[in-house]
Amino acid sequence: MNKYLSLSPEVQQALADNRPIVALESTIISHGMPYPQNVQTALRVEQTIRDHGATPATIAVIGGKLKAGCTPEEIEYLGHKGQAVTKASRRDLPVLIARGQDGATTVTTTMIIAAMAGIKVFATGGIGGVHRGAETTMDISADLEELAQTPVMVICAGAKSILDLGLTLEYLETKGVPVIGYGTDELPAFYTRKSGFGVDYRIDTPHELAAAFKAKLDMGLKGGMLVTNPIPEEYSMPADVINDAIDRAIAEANEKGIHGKQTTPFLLAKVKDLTGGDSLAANIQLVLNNARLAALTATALATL
Ligand code: PSU
Ligand code: MN
Repeated sequence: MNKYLSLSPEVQQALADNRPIVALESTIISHGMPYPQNVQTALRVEQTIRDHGATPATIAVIGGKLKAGCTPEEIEYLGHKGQAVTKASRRDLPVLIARGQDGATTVTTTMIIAAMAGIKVFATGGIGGVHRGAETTMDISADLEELAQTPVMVICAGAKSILDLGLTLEYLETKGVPVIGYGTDELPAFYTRKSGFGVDYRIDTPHELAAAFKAKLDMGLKGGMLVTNPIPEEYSMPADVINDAIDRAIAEANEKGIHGKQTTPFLLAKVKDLTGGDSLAANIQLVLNNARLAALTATALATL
């Protein structure tokens, strides 16, 4: 265990007892949703994981420590500070730690810290990927490289079509990352259940998800596994409404010259504004849905 890692007592106990744990990211709290819904959602997600028999580990960098398991006070702090917290990807960790600073962890850094702690399953909303126009901007999320090298199963609702979903799948294929559809043959597009793109495999039970990931770990094949879980039908959004909002958000980002790490948070906030909060309600429900599946899968994995 490295000296920068700090486990909550609850997570430490669960690890010692080989009980199921689910990692959760903190950029979704600070940059992905507005206050106070971000904090309320983060706490509800933790409760959902407990209700399904697993221990939640919300991950963040606080005062230069890599936290696996945040207190409700720390979650409130990250949510209230919002975009003022550094969005911390892989390249940010060394300096944040040396300076004793805070950082909200993306999918990338949540995977890194989960792996350091020995946590194998992680639930979130959406992952980063290859941005539209990446053939000229080269804007490709570090999340894809992390999935290629770090042994954590990431359970998400697919990716938003702020990204080029076809190129994102090509990238994952090149990197050898299995893309699984949970109960579906089609990659879900976060707010909607369909994208027009196929996944590599359809799996219908938490037990089979766990068995596939266990096989990957046993073989020592590096990298993770991406499980895409469609938003429940009753909460999904009309595709034309969401696609129109996304097109407008991207046009505005291009006009304003938004780039680098600001791009994703800018697009997420714009889409939310343009859809008048409906997208936030959908976002909350899909995260809860992923937390449930992650708790069941972590439970199955702990018995294998
Ligand atoms: N996509 C979402 N919601 C999010 C993110 C992405 O639908 O909250 C966040 C996640 O933390 C993800 C990060 O890891 O943005 C990706 O940022 P970038 O595209 O800059 O790599
Ligand atoms: Mn980027």
